[in-house]
Amino acid sequence: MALDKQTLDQLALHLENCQLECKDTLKVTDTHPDMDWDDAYAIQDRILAAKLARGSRMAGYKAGLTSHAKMKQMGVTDPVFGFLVDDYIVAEGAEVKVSELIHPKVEPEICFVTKVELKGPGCSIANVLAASDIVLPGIEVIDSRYRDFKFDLKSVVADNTSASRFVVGGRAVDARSVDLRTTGIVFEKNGEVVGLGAGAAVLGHPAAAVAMLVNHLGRRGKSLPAGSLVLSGGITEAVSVKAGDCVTLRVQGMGSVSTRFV
Ligand code: 0L1
Ligand code: MG
Repeated sequence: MALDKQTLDQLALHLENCQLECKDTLKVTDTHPDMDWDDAYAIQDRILAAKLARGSRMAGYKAGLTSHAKMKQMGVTDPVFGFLVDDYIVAEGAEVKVSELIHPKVEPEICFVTKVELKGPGCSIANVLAASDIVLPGIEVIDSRYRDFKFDLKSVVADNTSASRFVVGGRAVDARSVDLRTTGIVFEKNGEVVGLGAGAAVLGHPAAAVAMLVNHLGRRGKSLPAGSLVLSGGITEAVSVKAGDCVTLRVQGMGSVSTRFV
């Protein structure tokens, strides 16, 4: 690790304050260019610890930057991983308050719920499908704490991969009963189509993103517990939203999920 404990504590506090106070900041590597991957995930871990200490509950994990569309949009090359807590859950059909966010964007995703523990290294798509219970549509609301979404990968990891809200819903189906590579999605904002795609946009198969998450956790001595919810990553580019917008994700064979921004 390149940063000392005090610096990691300060950076975690600063980034979480930006989230809680809805204010943006410059990316961490502007002031700490030597920050390494372990530092970045250590900052993320500290943000999670602070939330849990205040009473938040773990709600799952997310993979980010998993599609070529999204990687191209953000000018990066590798996926990243973050956590979800219960504060981020938005009930299906419920409203998201933009006053609690900085500059939200939405992403259409496939959400997995597992039924047995998964451990890496060596986790594959097959292991993920064997361990999964259901899959269902999910809309992730991302809200980078970095000004104008300008960041590099390590800074994004420190900022918990821009996680802020998510809504899952529609029709849950058995993860093994569908070919998620060819499952089509239509993403709409205010009734207009803003994104079209299929599951294969996410690393060839959305379960590949979950396998990468499990292998990432394994490298850090952790596993993915049974019953975990995982957002596998945006199938299309992220779309900006503002108060008044209504977003719907339709997934082939899984119905639709919507949320409204107020
Ligand atoms: O979930 C995501 O793909 C977002 C990852 C973080 C980068 C961003 O804020 O766009
Ligand atoms: Mg996402």
